[in-house]
Amino acid sequence: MNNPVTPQLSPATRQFLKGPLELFIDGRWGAGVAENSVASHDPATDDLLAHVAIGDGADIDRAVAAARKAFEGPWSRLSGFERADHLRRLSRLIDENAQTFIELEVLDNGMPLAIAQLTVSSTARLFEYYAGWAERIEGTTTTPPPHVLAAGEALTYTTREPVGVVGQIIPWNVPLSMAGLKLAPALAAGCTVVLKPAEDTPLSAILLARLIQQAGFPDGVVNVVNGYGRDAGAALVAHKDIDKISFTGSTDVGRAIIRSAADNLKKVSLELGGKSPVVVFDDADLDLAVPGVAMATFFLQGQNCMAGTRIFVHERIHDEFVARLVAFVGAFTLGHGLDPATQMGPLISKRQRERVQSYIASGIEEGAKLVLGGIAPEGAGNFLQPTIFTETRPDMRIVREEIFGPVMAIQRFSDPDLDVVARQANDSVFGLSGSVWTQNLSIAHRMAARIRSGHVSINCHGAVGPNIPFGGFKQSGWGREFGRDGLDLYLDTKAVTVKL
Ligand code: TXE
Repeated sequence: MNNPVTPQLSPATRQFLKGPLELFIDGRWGAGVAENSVASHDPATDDLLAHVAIGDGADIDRAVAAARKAFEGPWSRLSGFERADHLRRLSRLIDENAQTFIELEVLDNGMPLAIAQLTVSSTARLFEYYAGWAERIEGTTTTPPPHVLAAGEALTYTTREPVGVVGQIIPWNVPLSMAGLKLAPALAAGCTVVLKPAEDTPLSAILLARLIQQAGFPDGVVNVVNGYGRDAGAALVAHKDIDKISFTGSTDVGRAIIRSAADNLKKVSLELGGKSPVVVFDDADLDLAVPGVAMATFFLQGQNCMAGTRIFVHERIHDEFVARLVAFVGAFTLGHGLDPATQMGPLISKRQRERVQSYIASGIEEGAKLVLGGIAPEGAGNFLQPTIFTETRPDMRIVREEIFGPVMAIQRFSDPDLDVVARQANDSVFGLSGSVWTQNLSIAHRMAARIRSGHVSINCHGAVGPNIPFGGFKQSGWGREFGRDGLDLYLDTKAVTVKL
């Protein structure tokens, strides 16, 4: 079932991997103060890709100082139009280096080629999109009430100002997209940044930093410090001169960040875990719903915060739906992401695969029916077959906890009362995404209104884009990324009152 392939890499990617792959602080490249490095491996072959310099608290201190200097200096003197020019130049450079980014994303993360192509082009578009916002940051005007200042004799106007120096911590599941999603709005707003990529996927952020330099961003506006969460990440979150932290990752680390950021009351935005419901009504178009629900769970090997993993299927269509789903998913080709035939790549690490396998074991122990997969194929790489459970119950761990792997848990529903169905769908501490599958418009919208999630799709799943706000209800996070909401995370409002 594995599709072994010897990756054919472009000369630019081969050259990149030869290194040196270093920290980017204040416009300069170098090793960390402690001169440590981490080995990056191809999760499909276990082959060593490169050694990458990693930093710790001392490097974070240098990076924050550089970002502060750039914030108070050259970057804050630029207009929104000039910041937009920088963002557009960066967008063009991403397009020009697309092939290298695609290969690095596949090698470092394991994602299939088509997903890597999509993430690279959408990251270029995202920088363009936020270039537009940089040109449109505006305040308002009003007059103070007469009991404060005499009518007609005073004026208040507001300005939107960057929140300052921002620490951004990103995960490994879509590394370049995550870097873009954090950097583009922050830079459009006029903030400066210290970015800490995930230790499992350090590569694409280094190439991005090279292009940021090439695009002419002043030194210190963007600093990239690869490193472990417990060292570089924790130091960034605790740093007294950081004004805001933006984090995407696990809910537990999100909680720790809130506690640590409380010290100097940093602003915090968080995009955390999910366990999103997918509700398939008995009138759903199964030609659409079967592949759509399959991808809701198995996109990116299930290592996707939006993944729809709790599937509620109306009992009238349950058996037919499951049979078609098992046939569809059972035909997936697992393999190296650089092979265009691959539909599912490996998981990010052995540790992540073991974690997912322990959930599969718990599902079997707790009495769920394993109808597909569950097995890790022999040989190199962190592959795991796509796995489907039916006859699951709301109290099972595979239904309650975020697995972040290719595991789907199906339940039946029969009650015609939408409030009852919604209660089942909302029975989770998370509220990130969700989808409703039906041809009945009224049911679709009434159900979408009842699902307690930041994003609900109808007859599709997880359709996000640069202009569509994305983020969580409940324990899935604080704040919204993408769109104007994403820009607002990096802006503060100042009111100026003038007595005329
Ligand atoms: O996440 P972590 P991990 C969930 C998913 C997954 C689980 C564990 O369920 O199985 O988390 O994955 C940095 N202070 N998600 O261990 O640890 C870390 O270096 C500051 C959901 O990879 O949260 C990395 O850069 N930073 C998710 C980033 O946090 C710290 C995406 C994410 O790592 C830190 C990823 C600390 N104390 C995992 N500890 C999503 N919402 O998309 C770690 N980090």
